[in-house]
Amino acid sequence: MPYENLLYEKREGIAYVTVNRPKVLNALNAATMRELGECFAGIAGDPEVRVVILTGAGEKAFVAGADINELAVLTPLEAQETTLRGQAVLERIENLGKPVIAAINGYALGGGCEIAMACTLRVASENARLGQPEVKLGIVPGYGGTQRLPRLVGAGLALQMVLTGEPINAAEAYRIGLVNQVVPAAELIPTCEALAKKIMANGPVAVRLAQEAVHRGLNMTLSEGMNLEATLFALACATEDSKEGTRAFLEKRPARFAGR
Ligand code: CO8
Repeated sequence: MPYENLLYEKREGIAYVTVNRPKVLNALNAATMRELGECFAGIAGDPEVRVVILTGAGEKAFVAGADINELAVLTPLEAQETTLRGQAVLERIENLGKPVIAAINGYALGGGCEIAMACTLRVASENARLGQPEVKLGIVPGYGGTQRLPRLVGAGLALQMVLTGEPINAAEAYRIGLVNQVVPAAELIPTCEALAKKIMANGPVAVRLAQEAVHRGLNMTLSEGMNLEATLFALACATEDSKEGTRAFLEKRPARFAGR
C-alpha cells in the first residue's frame, strides 16, 4: 500500500520502513504516526517478514521528534489523545513478535529517540545524536521516553538526559547502552542487514519467544519472569524447530528451521 509519509520495501525476509519527511527532519505528524501504525499492523500479519529495519529518509535525521507545528496548537485533551495513540503505535512496534532494528542515521530526538527505544535493537551512524529535548519546549516526553529510557540506561543517566534536554552523540549513546553499535554512515544499513540475517538464521519461533520473555519479563518481578521463562522454554521444546535445531547440531550440519 503506498504511504504519504513512509517508504516501504520488502526484500529477502526484511521489511524496510523509512519515515519520509526529510524537509522537516522526518518529524512525526499525526498522519505519519497513523501510517506507522498501519504499516506495522500489516507487517505483524505478513509471514514473509522476519525482521524490520526502521530508518529515516535523508542523511541528517532518523526522526527529529514529534511535529512541533502540530504540538504547538494541541488542547490538553487532544494532547492526551495524541500521546495515547502514539504510545499504542510504539507498543505495537515493541510487541510486534519480530525484531525491529532502528537504523539511527542522524538526529533521534524526542519522539524519534522514543521510537528508537521501542525498537528491539538500535544501530547508530557516527553522526547520530540522541536526546529527549522536550523540556526545552516546556513539555515532557510523551511517547514513553520517561519509562523506556531509565529501563535502558538507568534512572540517573535518563534523568540527566530528560532534565537537561541535551542530546548525546553516538559514542556516548553506545557507552551508556542506549545503542547497540555505532558504525560509519555508509555501513549503517549493511550492518543492520547483517544483524537481521544472523537473527533470521535462527529458529523463528525461538526468536519470537525469547523476545517475549525479555520484554514481558522486564515488567515482572524476577520470580515471575523466571516462571514465564520456564513456560516459554517448555513451549519452545514442543516445536519441530527445537527437534531440528538440536538434531542438526548433533549431526554437525546447519539447521533447516520450518518456523513450527
Ligand atoms: N517538528 C517540526 N519541524 C521540525 C522538527 C520538528 N520536531 N525538527 C526540525 N524541523 C524542521 C525545522 O523547522 C526546519 O524547517 P524549515 O526548513 O522550514 O525552517 C527543518 O526541519 C530543518 O531543521 P533545522 O533548520 O532546525 O535544522 P538544524 O540542522 O539547524 O537543526 C535540529 C536540527 C537540532 C534537529 C533542530 O531542527 C531541532 O532542534 N529540532 C527540534 C527537535 C525537538 O525538539 N524534538 C522534540 C519534539 S517534542 C517531541 O518529540 C515529543 C514527543 C511526544 C509527543 C506526544 C504528543 C504529540
